[in-house]
Amino acid sequence: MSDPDKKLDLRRSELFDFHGVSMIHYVTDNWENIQNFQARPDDILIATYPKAGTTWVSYILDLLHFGQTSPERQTSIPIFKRVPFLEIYIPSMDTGVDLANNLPTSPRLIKTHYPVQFVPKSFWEQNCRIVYMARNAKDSVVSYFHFDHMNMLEPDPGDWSSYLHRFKEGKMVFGSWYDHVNGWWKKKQTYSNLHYMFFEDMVEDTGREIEKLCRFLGLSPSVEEKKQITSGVQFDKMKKNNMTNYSTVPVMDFKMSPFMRKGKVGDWKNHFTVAQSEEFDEGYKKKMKDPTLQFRTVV
Ligand code: PPS
Repeated sequence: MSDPDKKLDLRRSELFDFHGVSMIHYVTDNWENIQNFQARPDDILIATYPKAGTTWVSYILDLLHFGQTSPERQTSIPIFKRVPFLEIYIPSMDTGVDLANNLPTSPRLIKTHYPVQFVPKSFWEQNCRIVYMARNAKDSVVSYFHFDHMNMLEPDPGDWSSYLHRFKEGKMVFGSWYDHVNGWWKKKQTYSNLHYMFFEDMVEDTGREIEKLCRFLGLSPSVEEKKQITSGVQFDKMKKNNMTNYSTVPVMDFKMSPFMRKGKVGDWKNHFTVAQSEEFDEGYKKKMKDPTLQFRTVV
């Protein structure tokens, strides 16, 4: 359990190479315990590269599973406690592993940003359901840039142009966006209990994507319930909801940026210059060789 008497020691971290991936110590310090995590067959892992809409999917899954049976969860437990972040390890706070181990729910919903090769082996052995959400690279880097300003544990983001350069090089916490989305996409070819979805599809038609999620999860909520969930998880509602907007997290500085910032497809156009966009697209073409994995940067 967290110790309320201990003061939080908030320090921006440095990137370092960890088994070939850029990481920070807050997500590697508990490595042994994470790797030895004992998944259960009904656990559901929500996996994403940062800023792909993890919180959105987490909230949807929580509502689908527990919205009817334990409505009090929705008003009393913040989403990051209902869906623990497996690899997080911040001194004097609950670790992700402890939070996950202490979850009273069944199924347990667990979040990770790890690239596919870092996922604890018990998830594969138990054939757990995994939901992977991906978001186009340009909106991901913009969202990540703002997040790195407001999250006091992240490495200092510096200016936009150097940040964009580092993103292209894969020098971000959790490594290269390209490796992440491709690695998980490849995994889907051999591991059938993986539902790969896209942020852009969610923005385009949340109800349709919730339907697909229900089919994958083997759930059949009533029409009324689906309508309620689809409406409850819209950006403006989640932004106002203290249980989903991260306003209760001490490591985030909301004066810099809200966590629920814009929630749009195409905000990259407000950040990239024409030259930056063209150069980005050139590199993108070289790295994204698999024609079966396509992203949309507008909807
Ligand atoms: S984190 O820190 O990696 O877990 O962040 P994550 O939750 O993956 O991503 C945050 C971005 O998702 C947006 N978001 C939404 N967009 C549309 N609708 C809904 N309901 C929604 N919920 C979260 C959030 O605003 C962040 O994106 P940006 O572009 O920064 O606004």
